[in-house]
Amino acid sequence: MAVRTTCAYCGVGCGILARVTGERKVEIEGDPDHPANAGRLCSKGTHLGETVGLEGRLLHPMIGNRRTSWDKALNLVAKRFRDIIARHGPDSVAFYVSGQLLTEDYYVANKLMKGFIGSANIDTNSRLCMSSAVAGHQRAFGEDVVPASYDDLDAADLIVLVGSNTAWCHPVVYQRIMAARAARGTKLVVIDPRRTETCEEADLHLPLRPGTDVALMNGLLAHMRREGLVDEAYLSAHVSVPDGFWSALETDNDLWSVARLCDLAPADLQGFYELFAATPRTVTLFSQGINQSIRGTDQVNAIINVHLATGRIGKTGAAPFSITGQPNAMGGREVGGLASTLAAHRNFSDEDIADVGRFWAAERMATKPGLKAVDLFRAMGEGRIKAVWIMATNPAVSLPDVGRVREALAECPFVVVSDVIADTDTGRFAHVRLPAAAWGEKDGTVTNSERMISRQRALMPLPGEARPDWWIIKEVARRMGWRTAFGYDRPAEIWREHARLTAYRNEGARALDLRGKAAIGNEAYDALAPFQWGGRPFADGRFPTPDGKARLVSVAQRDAEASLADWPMTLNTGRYRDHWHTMTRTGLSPRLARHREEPLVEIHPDDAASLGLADRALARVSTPQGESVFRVAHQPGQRRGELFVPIHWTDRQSTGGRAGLLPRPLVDPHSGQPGFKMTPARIASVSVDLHGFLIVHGEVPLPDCLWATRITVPGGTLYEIAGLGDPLALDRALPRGERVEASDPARGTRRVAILHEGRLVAALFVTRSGELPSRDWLIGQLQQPQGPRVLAGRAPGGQLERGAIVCACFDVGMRAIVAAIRDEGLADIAAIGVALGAGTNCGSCRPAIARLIADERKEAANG
Ligand SMILES: Nc1nc2c(c(=O)[nH]1)N[C@H]1C(S)=C(S)[C@@H](COP(=O)(O)OP(=O)(O)OC[C@H]3O[C@@H](n4cnc5c(=O)[nH]c(N)nc54)[C@H](O)[C@@H]3O)O[C@H]1N2
Ligand SMILES: Nc1nc2c(c(=O)[nH]1)N[C@H]1C(S)=C(S)[C@@H](COP(=O)(O)OP(=O)(O)OC[C@H]3O[C@@H](n4cnc5c(=O)[nH]c(N)nc54)[C@H](O)[C@@H]3O)O[C@H]1N2
Ligand code: SF4
Ligand SMILES: [Mo]
Repeated sequence: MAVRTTCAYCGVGCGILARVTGERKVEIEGDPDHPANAGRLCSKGTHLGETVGLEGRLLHPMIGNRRTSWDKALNLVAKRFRDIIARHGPDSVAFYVSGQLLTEDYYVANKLMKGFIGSANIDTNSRLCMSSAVAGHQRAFGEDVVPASYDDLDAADLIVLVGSNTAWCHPVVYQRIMAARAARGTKLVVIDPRRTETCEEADLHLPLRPGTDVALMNGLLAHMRREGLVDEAYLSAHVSVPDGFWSALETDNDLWSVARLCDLAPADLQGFYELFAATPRTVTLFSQGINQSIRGTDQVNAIINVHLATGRIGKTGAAPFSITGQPNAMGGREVGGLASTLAAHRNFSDEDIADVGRFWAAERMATKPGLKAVDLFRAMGEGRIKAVWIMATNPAVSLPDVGRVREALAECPFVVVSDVIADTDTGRFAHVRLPAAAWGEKDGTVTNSERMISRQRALMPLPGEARPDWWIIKEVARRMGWRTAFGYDRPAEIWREHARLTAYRNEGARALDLRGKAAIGNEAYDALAPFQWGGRPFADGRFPTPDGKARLVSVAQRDAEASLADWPMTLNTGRYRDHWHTMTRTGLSPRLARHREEPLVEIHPDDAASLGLADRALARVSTPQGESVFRVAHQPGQRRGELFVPIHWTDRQSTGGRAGLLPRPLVDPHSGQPGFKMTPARIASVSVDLHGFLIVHGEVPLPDCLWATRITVPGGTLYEIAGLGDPLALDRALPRGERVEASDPARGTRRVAILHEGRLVAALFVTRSGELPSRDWLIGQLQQPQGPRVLAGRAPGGQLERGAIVCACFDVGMRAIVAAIRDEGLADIAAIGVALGAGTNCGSCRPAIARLIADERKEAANG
């Protein structure tokens, strides 16, 4: 029987039908009845089944590297926190939590810290993700409410994607946009310095200079005003406009000044402004290109200003839409998981503190906001945070300037990490590691980007001694002395308390009000169908501010400071289609791994030429904070002067590619969100004199050389390696066994195969100047009977490398697609689907196929 649950990954919040087909075996299908996805899933959701095995799982509580009992671990955590609080006060401890916790987990953690420990030092990775959107909503609307739904995308006539690589990061929303476009001709504009795959089907791409979104939006609003398209009636009834707002907007917001500042062709900018002016039903969807900036909150308000001033809000198909990243970023906001908010969309006003304190029968209510993520780890580095409990996030990878973060963690007297994975970069700093229940085992609720609350349901029994996060937290709370306040036995009890709190003394003051679901029984909770709170927010033009009006906020473009004298490039960081964050789970899937096998630094070919950086060479990217090596990828879609690197690689995955070392720990003054997208940087080539790869059945530690990266492949692990010196030194990485080898001193080539009972268990191929054979064929030989002939590296007759995987569902590589376009003359996505299957399942690769077709067309025209 299929269980209805929700995807583990992004904030689209797709419904899934999961069938357990064996021990830790799950079949995944999109849930046709879930309103968020109507049966669609992207490549990550589709391949969730490959990530539910027990490889790498943390299955027992650990103190240091010793296995221990739950009782000992929990007592130790409770005692150390109690002792440190007694000696140094409640503000000497902290929790750092995550939008990947379920609402019930999050609620309990927040209640423990803010109501009982008596500090607000609980912050979340959502600080790095959407805190600028939260601050922007609060400034404009008085409450953090996302005033849009996915069906607005179906109804809009124009969709503007700002700083969002929707095709990769919210693929099912992207498909929904594509469907609306096919059905109704919805116009699509993408505003992003990079030409991402999201631009592939767009009517217009504006590759603006990074950090100039305020200028672009203010210019748009000035244009609307000049055209007489500001909705004066809406403004006077529903919006308060600060003094001087319009006069400030009059300076430097003519088309030419804005185009120069944003480094855009004036005609393109004008085209966008005119399209916007002509299309009242507009959704402006934004994510990290807007939020992750030291001006993020202003950027958010610049977008909302345009929508408020033109009355494009609270109406079908018209809204500003902050799309969330993590599966439960929104749930975290609802329970007050940020250090700057209280539970149930309350703030740190005297009244809210008193209300929440009374509701909880709090022993010691926090009375002021706590430390925000970046400040929290800085305080830890300065010795002011003496105990930290990290849950469901990997800050040693994902914070800015992780070099300093790691120093802080190493110095912190007591570090607790709750995770599902045994070996994470953050876990290596833990004194105590607690095994949490993973997706497919845990039970509770999540809220997606459009305020839709859905159940995640357990599919499988808890493995080993893993326990749900809510259980772990309440056990510590009880052992700290608060037995009744944390007497929960099941998530449903926590849900009811949370829902009641949203209704408590809320006579229409706050939009978040779950009273309708506050009294549901355990069975009704188990059967809870997805539901959206808030309906169509602000449809009546009333906003949750004291005077009921929304606010325009005066925001001015500031100098972006993207480069400094010695750091001439601007570094941008972000995501790949088939990886999720620090890869603890997507890294387990052989199919997802092959889309991008190594961490690349993307650079415009002209910049690369002037810096002497060949495609696929290695280069060191440095910033004032740190440096890391990446593989160079020439990318004509990059702006000149800018670099892009992915955020996913960790110590576990590679020796280089460490994006977190590079960004500055500078934050937005309103939200505390770091500016991950713009760091002054430089890049220089790194010379190596040998390169190669290693394939093993199972896995071995990362080979000790300048460049080593690993990915999971069917039956084992593939390591790409490069370095300096003696190829023989790499033999140390090989497992033991019967060995066959060959070498060609002229090319500096060395090939070694390790057999066990005649079957291939490892193959190492390195060379100074020669060619390397197909990884694919060798991967296919793992565990197969083989002899010395395996050193040829290919089947008799040979076989080409597939090239980068485009379609993860049908395992179709770039070469096959290009060949189909060239040799068989296939000219559209549908024809390629018929011939190769590519793009016909989850559809995540359709933009990539479209690009290959366009590239081939261009090449044919030129050639
Ligand atoms: N495949 C995949 N999907 C994911 C995730 C994942 O790890 N992998 N993570 C999830 C999470 S938590 C999040 S937060 C979302 C993030 O989703 P997105 O925000 O779509 O992803 P990013 O790649 O971080 O950045 C988006 C774009 O912002 C652009 N940008 C950079 N600077 C600027 C600027 O100054 N102005 C403008 N307008 N744009 C700029 C970047 O070039 C980039 O293409 O994705 C979610 N979905
Ligand atoms: N340079 C740069 N840095 C960034 C970003 C960027 O664009 N550029 N983006 C930022 C953003 S938007 C985000 S959201 C963060 C994400 O960064 P992180 O939150 O650090 O990344 P994850 O890999 O998702 O970490 C989640 C951890 O929780 C574990 N886990 C999974 N499920 C559970 C569970 O149910 N319980 C427990 N206890 N653990 C679990 C996973 O194994 C993993 O170790 O990165 C931020 N950092
Ligand atoms: S779009 Fe993909 S990753 Fe996001 S929830 Fe849906 S299936 Fe999961
Ligand atoms: Mo995020």
